[in-house]
Amino acid sequence: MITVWGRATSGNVQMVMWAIAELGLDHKRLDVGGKFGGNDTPEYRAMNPNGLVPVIQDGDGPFLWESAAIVRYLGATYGDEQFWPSSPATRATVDKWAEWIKTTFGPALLAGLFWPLIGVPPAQRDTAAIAAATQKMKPLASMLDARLAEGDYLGGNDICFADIIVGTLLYRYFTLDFDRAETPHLRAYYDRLSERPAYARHAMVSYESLRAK
Ligand SMILES: N[C@@H](CCC(=O)N[C@@H](CS)C(=O)NCC(=O)O)C(=O)O
Repeated sequence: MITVWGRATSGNVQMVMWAIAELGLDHKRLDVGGKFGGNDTPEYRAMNPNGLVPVIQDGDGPFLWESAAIVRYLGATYGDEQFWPSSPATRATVDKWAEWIKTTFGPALLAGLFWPLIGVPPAQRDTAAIAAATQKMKPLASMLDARLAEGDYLGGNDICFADIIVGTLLYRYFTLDFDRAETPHLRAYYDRLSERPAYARHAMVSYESLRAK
């Protein structure tokens, strides 16, 4: 049994929950963080000194945090050859995109657009900064679009751990109100993910409760 600490509206929790669902793992999730609180207690910080969600524990194993590290742990432990390629070179070829989403595309989307649009009331928005972030997003989306022209998923014909790390944010990317680059392959990839029950259930989670009025 895997225990997950983290609210369902957190993109990083969504990533972990989607991986657990794709792998069909027995689990329970506890609502922690955001309006639920509970992540700033000494007990919680003993599990994750950052006081952030998600945290997981697999059985009586160690407490794990950092969503992408958790997905890699789940892939290495429970994934088949498609989900978690055993060849280091094959794995790194998809993992570089997972790392890039976390370090490059994700921050550009979340810090540049998602929080400035969702976390700030319309009258208080920095429209110049949002316009600049919109332009900055376009070449990044085009870069991912070109990669996804190569196949249905990052690792070929079916999903792998890197698709989970890359794909989770796409719900926010495609539903947020801003001017996106023309990216037919990225859009087709997102549509393909949306047809997966595990993605629809765990990654396509409304963020309306996070919207500043
Ligand atoms: N790099 C970390 C980031 C974790 C993080 O920023 N979590 C946010 C939610 S997405 C959080 O805990 N925010 C405080 C809260 O929900 O109370 C990861 O990928 O897991």
